[in-house]
Amino acid sequence: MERTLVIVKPDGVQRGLIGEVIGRLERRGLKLVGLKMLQMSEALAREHYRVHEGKPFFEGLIRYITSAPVVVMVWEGPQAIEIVRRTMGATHPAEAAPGTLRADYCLEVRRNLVHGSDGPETAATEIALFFKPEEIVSWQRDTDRWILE
Ligand code: D4T
Repeated sequence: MERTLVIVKPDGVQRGLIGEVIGRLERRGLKLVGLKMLQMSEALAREHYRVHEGKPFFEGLIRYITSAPVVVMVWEGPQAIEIVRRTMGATHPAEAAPGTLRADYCLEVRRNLVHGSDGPETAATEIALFFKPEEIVSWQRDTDRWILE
């Protein structure tokens, strides 16, 4: 089983799309194991987007992600990282495949609605940045046998 961090970014919260993001991932069959709402501090945002430091879009990205509350989640499932990224669609909404969240709800990369971890190491680091171990809930889902072989 893999776990991945998903963030409904400030535009998603402001536009009333938290439920849409959660619904898509729930209906896909992934299991929610962590959830919280918070407004990112500048320090937390800089840490989360550390790999982009120095890039031309970095300061704007920090202003955007700290500008309003976000919803941070941990989702679990086989190949959860890849499945979440494909459900979100490409970073640039114009390149996002039809039917993905970013194709259905976004126009610009600077307002691209959601974040999903891009690999196992990143996922582990990002989950640890936002969640204490005791905030992750390992639970048995009664429908699992109808979703997972
Ligand atoms: P996140 O990390 O937000 O899920 O986005 P992605 O994983 O899909 O894409 P990314 O790390 O390459 O970009 C992080 C973040 O920066 C914004 N961005 C990105 C931007 O404003 N301008 C750009 O040119 C790029 C590449 C959008 C997402």
